[in-house]
Amino acid sequence: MLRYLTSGESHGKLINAILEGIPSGLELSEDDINVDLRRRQIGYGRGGRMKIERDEVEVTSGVRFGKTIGSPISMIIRNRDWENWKNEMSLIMRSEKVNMVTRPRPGHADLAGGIKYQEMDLRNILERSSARETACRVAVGAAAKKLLSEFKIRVVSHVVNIGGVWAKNLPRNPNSIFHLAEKSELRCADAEAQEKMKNLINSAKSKGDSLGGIFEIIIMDPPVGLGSHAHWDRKLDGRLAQALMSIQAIKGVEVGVGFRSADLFGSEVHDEIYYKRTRWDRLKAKGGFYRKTNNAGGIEGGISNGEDIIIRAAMKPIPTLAVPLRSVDIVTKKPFKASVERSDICAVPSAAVIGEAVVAYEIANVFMEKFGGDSIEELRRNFSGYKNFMSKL
Ligand code: EPS
Repeated sequence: MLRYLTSGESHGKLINAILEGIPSGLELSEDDINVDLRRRQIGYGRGGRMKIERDEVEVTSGVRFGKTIGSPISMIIRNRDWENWKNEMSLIMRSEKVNMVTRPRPGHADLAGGIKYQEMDLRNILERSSARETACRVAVGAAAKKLLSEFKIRVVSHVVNIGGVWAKNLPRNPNSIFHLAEKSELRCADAEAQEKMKNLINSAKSKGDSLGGIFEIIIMDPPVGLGSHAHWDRKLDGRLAQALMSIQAIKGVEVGVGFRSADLFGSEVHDEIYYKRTRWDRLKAKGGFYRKTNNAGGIEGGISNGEDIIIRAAMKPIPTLAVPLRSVDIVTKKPFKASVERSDICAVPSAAVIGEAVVAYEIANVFMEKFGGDSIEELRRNFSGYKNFMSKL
């Protein structure tokens, strides 16, 4: 129902996204998008590039007088750093001053991409594999969040682990977690853990090293029935996992208790079912059924079960290091040790905001599949009919 494309190179003129399928009549402003673009750029541990870029979107189609009109929404984000890269990224011809990048960095797409695309200048690979592209996904996700907010569905994130330091003292309520995370320099809702994480980042920085971590995405108040058990490519957990795995540097995803469920008995894992006739959730398209635990992370059989959807993603440490790693020059075939480059030390808080975006897009997509509609009014009517049905359960 929804689809999007992104394009643009990290040091090219601009990056952009086209989002298709958003119904007409949704209020959408550049400010709605800029809030999330800003959230993606902050976080303790980001490097020099973020001091140059101040991402702001320009919406060039699909919106008129503050509302979507059902046509593709095109969003442009200019790269400020382009001013410094006009020669390297020229569309026309290579000047003599521009050197080839022939030294692949371990952990990047450089070598595999260079071989696959038969490019001896690895800049032709690294420009696109860069996480700069994720700004576009955040713009798309912001529009998806706006659509979901019409139906009181929220997508929030927080960081639970950096370099092995875990957030422990977390409030139970996702709203409180979100408020604490929003105020934290590392999107971490446990202030004590955050201090330890910051110390670890400082120590990684002084050693020229980098760190990864784990973030959690919570989808608050989804209706029952998003996704489907009926076919592999309609399963909600599969779709969310693919969305998260597609973010640069993500190496693992788990839903609910995830990998820990392998250590437990079935009786410890499965969430028992309860029913309360007067439960207020019946009006939120959840019916009177509920759970006291949520180990499934809100998804059973590839379908949302009405509990909050909880999904975590693990990010590997940033592969551009000041500490030299061994590699081989693709032209001379001689070994070298990578030279020091500008880089982030840790970008897990940014990855969490990107995670919100890709998840929000996917949830908006399955929401549109289930409830359909070319206008917000039509979508609202369809959802209302479903809520009506749920309130009788
Ligand atoms: C990135 C390397 C760094 C990051 C960049 C992603 O950029 P540069 O090579 O220009 O120093 O800052 O992230 C962004 C530009 C961004 O907007 O998040 C990489 O190699 O993936």
